[in-house]
Amino acid sequence: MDISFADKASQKMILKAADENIETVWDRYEAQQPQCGFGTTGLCCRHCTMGPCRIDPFGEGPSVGVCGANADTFAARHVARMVAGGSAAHSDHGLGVVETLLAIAEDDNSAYEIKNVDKLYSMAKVYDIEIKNKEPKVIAKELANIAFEEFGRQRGELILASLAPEARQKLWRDKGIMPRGIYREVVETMHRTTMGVDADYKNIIKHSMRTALSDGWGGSMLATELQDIIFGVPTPLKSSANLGVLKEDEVNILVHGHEPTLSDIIADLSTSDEINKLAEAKGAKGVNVAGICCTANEILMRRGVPLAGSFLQQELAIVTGVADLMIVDVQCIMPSLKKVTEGYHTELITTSHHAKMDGVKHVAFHPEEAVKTAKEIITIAIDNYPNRNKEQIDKPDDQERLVAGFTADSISKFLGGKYRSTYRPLNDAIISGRIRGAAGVVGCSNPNSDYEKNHILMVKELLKNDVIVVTTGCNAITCAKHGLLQPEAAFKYAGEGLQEICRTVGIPPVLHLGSCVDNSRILTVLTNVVNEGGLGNDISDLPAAGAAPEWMSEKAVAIGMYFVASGVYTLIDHPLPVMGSKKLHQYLTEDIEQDVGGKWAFQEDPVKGAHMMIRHIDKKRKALKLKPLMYEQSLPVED
Ligand code: SF4
Ligand code: MSK
Repeated sequence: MDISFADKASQKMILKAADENIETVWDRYEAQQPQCGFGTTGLCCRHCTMGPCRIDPFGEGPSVGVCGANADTFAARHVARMVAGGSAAHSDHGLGVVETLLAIAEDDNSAYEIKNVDKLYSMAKVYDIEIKNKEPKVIAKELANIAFEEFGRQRGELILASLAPEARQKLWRDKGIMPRGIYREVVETMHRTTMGVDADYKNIIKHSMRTALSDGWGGSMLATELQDIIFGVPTPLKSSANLGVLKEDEVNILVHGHEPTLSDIIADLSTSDEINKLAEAKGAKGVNVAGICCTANEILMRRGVPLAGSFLQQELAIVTGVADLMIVDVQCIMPSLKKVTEGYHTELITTSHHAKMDGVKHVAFHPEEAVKTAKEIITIAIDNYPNRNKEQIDKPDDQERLVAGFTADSISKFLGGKYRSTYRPLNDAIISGRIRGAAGVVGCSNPNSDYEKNHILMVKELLKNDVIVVTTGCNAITCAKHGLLQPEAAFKYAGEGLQEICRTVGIPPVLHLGSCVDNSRILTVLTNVVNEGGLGNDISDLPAAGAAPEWMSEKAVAIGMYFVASGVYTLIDHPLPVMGSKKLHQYLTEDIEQDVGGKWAFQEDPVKGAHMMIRHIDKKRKALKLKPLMYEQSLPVED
């Protein structure tokens, strides 16, 4: 693996881990080589015990499984189950947020409150809940109960899907993919893909789009919108990123996973006098909370808590020798953490009943006891501070400043000026050719790519070509570590047109919109741009594209599929596991566009990938008959 593109702190910690004989994700990745070609290309199936079956891609062995299923069925079922897994993960997160909202409404002693009443009112409006003469808690209870129905609705349409542009809703109805309840769609995917049910690859993918839509416009959107009610709507704020945010003279608590419910309380309590005194009694100057993965993004967005690192840095944060405690909630948590923490003084604690690890301390989190649990965990961290092994401490100082906390609302406030929030200036900047288009670059980091190379090269290439970038998840953390979330980054990396916009409104050229579930904010931004007018009637008309240049999770497949089904050209580096099926590959990367206006693209070279996205943006500009670019940019004729 080439680590020369990686941030300096990671480079140092990868070498330190090797020196100390600590096995990391890159070592385990190497140990898995060569990885199974049948799995990579979608040509294995173990959906029943007549199998496992595999199909020979070279046509010399069997061309069907024992039941007669062919390569197209194998691969389509595989993708559909990935979509179901990812949708379930996001949506179960969303369900937890609904439960917290209900608890706030019913429990006067709840540690949580309704932080943003305006957002509560706007969500009540979406669900047709009368707000006149009602206390916020009464509205919150009605909202939580209707939100529960979004999960279990067997008939009709997901209500949140009514927020999509009219033309998109019509297309979903015409194509039979308007989502119903989230649980219904996920269950139906699991049914259709079991042995001897759906054997038509297009029909399987059609339903996987419906499932993914129930995530993007349902489970994920509920998670985002209700978290905004409970924890506050993010507003742009400053913070910093990378392992340098850990402090040698303070107790360091790392919060890792995806759900902010407990971490928000820990971050809040960590600065209290009571906690400071406890820390001082152990010789520390205070308690420092920093985040990993999307829990990090959640509490960065609303509290400015610094980002310690991305998915691939979860082990490296422990290798610094100054991580006194890491708590993990759900998703993207490597089971290897147990072994890595055993090599250092770090306490590892699981907190969700959904995600335990054999042999690892579990402190069960119940929202009604949030403060008690948070205090217990902080105290464990403080008590562990004196146990640091001085010989193991070698903390990198590297960190970068960042601006984060953008939302669909704050984009319009920034761009619309002081007195009126509107998307008009953004639309006009695109129409006039000052900005070429917009790209959402999101998602994981993966040891199968040179660490961070794809993220950084792709984003820089887009900026250079006057494409404004919105980001979430681990791409956002990577961009932050490389200084791309600073307003000055526009002058270093953006084309002239984009620079002008960033200078005028004082924003970075890459806008951090939050965590994985906050990809729903990108759907809202795209819808607002359509509704503002002048750029077509549907999301698929927009000069916009999406990418996940180092994807690894099933959640990334769910996100990609709901963007495609919402009309977005969506590029990933390594292909979906479909290369063993020519028909499915052709459908996902070409023909699906005729059905839903979006399509998948696979390109491992990040600069070529950026060019493919830009060509798509240019195609849409041409179709809309927009003006030529204000500052002419040309791409290589062919990559
Ligand atoms: Fe084999 Fe068909 Fe069973 Fe899959 S479902 S394991 S292809 S027999
Ligand atoms: S944390 S899903 S590695 S973005 Fe959301 Fe990062 Fe991907 Fe996990």
